Amino acid sequence: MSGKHDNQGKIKSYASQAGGWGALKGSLKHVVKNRGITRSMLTLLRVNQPEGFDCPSCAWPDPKDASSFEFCENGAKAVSFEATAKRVTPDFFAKHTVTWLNQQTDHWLEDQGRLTDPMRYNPTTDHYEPIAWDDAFREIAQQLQALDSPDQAIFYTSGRASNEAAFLYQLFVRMYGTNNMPDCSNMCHESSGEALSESIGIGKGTVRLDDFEHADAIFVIGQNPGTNHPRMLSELEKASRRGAEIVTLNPLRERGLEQFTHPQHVMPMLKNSATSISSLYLQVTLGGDLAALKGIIKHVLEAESTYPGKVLDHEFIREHTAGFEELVRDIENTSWESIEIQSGLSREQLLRAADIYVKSKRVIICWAMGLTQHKHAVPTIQQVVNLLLLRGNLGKPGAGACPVRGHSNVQGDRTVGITERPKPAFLDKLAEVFEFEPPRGHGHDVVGAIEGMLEPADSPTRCRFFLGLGGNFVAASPDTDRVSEAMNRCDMTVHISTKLNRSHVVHGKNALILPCLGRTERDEQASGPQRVSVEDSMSQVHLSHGKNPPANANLRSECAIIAGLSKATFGDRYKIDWDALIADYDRIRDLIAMVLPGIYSDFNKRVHTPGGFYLGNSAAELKFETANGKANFVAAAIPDLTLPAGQLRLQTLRSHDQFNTTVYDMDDRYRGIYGTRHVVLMNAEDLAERGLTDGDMLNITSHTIEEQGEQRHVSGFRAVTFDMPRGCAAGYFPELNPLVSYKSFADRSRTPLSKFIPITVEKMP
Ligand SMILES: Nc1nc2c(c(=O)[nH]1)N[C@H]1C(S)=C(S)[C@@H](COP(=O)(O)OP(=O)(O)OC[C@H]3O[C@@H](n4cnc5c(=O)[nH]c(N)nc54)[C@H](O)[C@@H]3O)O[C@H]1N2
Ligand SMILES: Nc1nc2c(c(=O)[nH]1)N[C@H]1C(S)=C(S)[C@@H](COP(=O)(O)OP(=O)(O)OC[C@H]3O[C@@H](n4cnc5c(=O)[nH]c(N)nc54)[C@H](O)[C@@H]3O)O[C@H]1N2
Ligand SMILES: [Mo]
Repeated sequence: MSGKHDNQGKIKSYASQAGGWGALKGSLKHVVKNRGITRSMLTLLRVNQPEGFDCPSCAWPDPKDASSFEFCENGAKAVSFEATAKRVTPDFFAKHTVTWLNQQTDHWLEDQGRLTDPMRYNPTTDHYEPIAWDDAFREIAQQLQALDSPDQAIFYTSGRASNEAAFLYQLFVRMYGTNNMPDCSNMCHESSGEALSESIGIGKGTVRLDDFEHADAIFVIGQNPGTNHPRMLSELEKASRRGAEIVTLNPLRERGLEQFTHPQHVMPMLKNSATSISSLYLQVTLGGDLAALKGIIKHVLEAESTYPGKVLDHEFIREHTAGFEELVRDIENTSWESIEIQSGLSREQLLRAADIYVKSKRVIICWAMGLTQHKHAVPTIQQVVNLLLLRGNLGKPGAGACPVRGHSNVQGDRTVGITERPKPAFLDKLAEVFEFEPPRGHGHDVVGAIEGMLEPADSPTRCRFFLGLGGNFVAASPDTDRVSEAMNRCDMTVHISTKLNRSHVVHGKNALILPCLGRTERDEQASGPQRVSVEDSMSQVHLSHGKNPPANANLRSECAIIAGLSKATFGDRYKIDWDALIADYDRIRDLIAMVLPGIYSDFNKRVHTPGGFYLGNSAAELKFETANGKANFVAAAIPDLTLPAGQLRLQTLRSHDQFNTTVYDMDDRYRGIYGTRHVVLMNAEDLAERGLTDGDMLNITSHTIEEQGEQRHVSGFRAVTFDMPRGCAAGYFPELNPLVSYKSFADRSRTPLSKFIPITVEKMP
């Protein structure tokens, strides 16, 4: 790939607070740009309302008082981008060859508007051409039947799919005969699930929204809520105003974690006054959190030695945990020197964090991609849990673990069965309810899928078919060039999508686009308008009810598309009336309740109550579904992350104007970057040491540890000085994905290392 470079842009520092007038202006701009102001405002007023639709942006829970419309700039962008008046019609595809489309930027592709009709690639003309729905389903079914084994097919899911669509999808895939179900979670919070399952017996966060009102301290580690979870800032603002301490660990100075004005609160807006958010901001080095957390724990244990019985919650530790002695021994054997070198923070700085932790009765720790996308992500997140357990910060109001999820229903998709490693009990239930034998072996995750597609041409296990339920696999995955090659080698690639993206124009020998309804749109079926359900980051499940007219009459719902594929693939092999399920989604929810009776009993009844219902969390009730029935302290050594001389640690992150691979615009307001995404942020001294200055255009080379000597290159990235520790660098995803090797991934969770790419930079000749 891919696309032309944008222009060189403008860099100026952002003096204002996060939120405030900037946020209001930012959202209005997108509303106006995408469609008429009245229709967009009407759409916006229905976000997260009892009879409205769930915001398709992030997974932060809705406000408790569902009658108040909570304003969020980036939610507004997501909504107006989906509700755009622009259309990608068969005429559009007749005008442009796919080769030409692939030369356009990601921003340009998505900005063309909503897909309107099913399309099939014609290799002789190099154009996508319209195809009837039934013909599309038949072609796909034939391709699936032609494979030597179901394990030659990959079925990807992005976390925007509803519970109903995701449940039908995994049923379709398992009836077909494979567990090859990679999902965006593999690249996202997989490390959190892995770590939490071992530590506390459940892969989800333990806190609820209310808890933010009771916490005395909130730690925000490796997360940028000002851009990615803007509604979380109102919780942090409220907490800060009532005197709770907010501790941030982040290499970058992120505006939203420093100062915030709620764009819906009139007085502070008029006075232009901001609330300061973080009381302690520690600029840890990239990947240094395992060391930093061990340092905080070391201080806590030292305080306990000085004031025995006063610091730790001994009763909690005795009653509910295992592994305490091993942890103490490990921490005692860890030197301050290694903690300081590997975290980039001094013993004194870490003492300030430990002080806040110890004097707070109730502590919440939040984290996101800054922790999960590292080689040692799993043991790092386990140190988060260790720290919480030391003072019993679990199972009481105002305390707990809070992995802040990304996609609006990524957590729900997992709950209803989207995973390449299904639990035997779940498969047993599927077998019982649907009377078939689901495949038992583990399938491919994202890295495994890439490996599978890249196997030698004659390998019997090579993957030859790719279907994506949403998402943008080519641009979101690591190693863009290799993934492009992997997709090109497939016999068929199929995408169920709302918008045109890179994965449609980097395709297999045969390729289809199946356009679907978005979350904001009316989903009319035989029994009337349908609602779907989603689960937020805090295990609250509620209905989403689209009200906008569909972008085109020929669109189908995700559920209907999966049913169509199933009918074409299986005929009457299974005793399922797919049409009846689509006629009334309550019937799909009844099936979910049968397969997951523990948490989803009475699904239809409970989900129709305003605000939905809470799925519960065993660890929050101090029931630990671990092998030993306890919450486990897990000790881990600090890795030496020192790179060869001259190399920097590059992280790839999100700008303020994007949702993952969807680039709304070219600005990153809070970081003061305007009109360009081709930048690399660096410390001023690192630039000077290389004889470079701010504004220089750079070539970037990545070096992987896994493949000695192997290099990857991108060029034309503008150097920007930014407040961050030495030896670190940052730039945007997906532009920098060609630098991420698919062979570099986290231990155990296999999450690509998007936040730790060893690079060298040089001035372009
Ligand atoms: N508007 C908008 N909202 C979104 C998204 C979006 O793209 N746009 N994406 C959604 C998705 S899928 C997700 S997963 C979430 C992502 O939400 P975030 O995790 O907030 O996303 P990133 O932009 O990847 O930001 C990572 C943050 O971690 C910091 N960081 C990086 N490495 C380290 C490290 O080693 N240690 C520490 N302590 N910090 C580090 C970075 O400086 C940055 O502030 O947001 C969701 N919400
Ligand atoms: N280098 C680097 N890479 C990363 C990351 C990083 O931080 N750095 N982050 C990773 C993370 S956390 C994630 S979650 C993944 C995201 O990976 P994905 O989820 O695969 O990517 P998105 O960009 O969210 O997908 C956008 C596309 O989804 C489609 N879409 C939007 N709404 C709908 C809908 O309602 N239904 C359907 N069927 N389709 C829809 C549109 O066609 C749109 O083009 O990327 C990962 N990749
Ligand atoms: Mo994510």
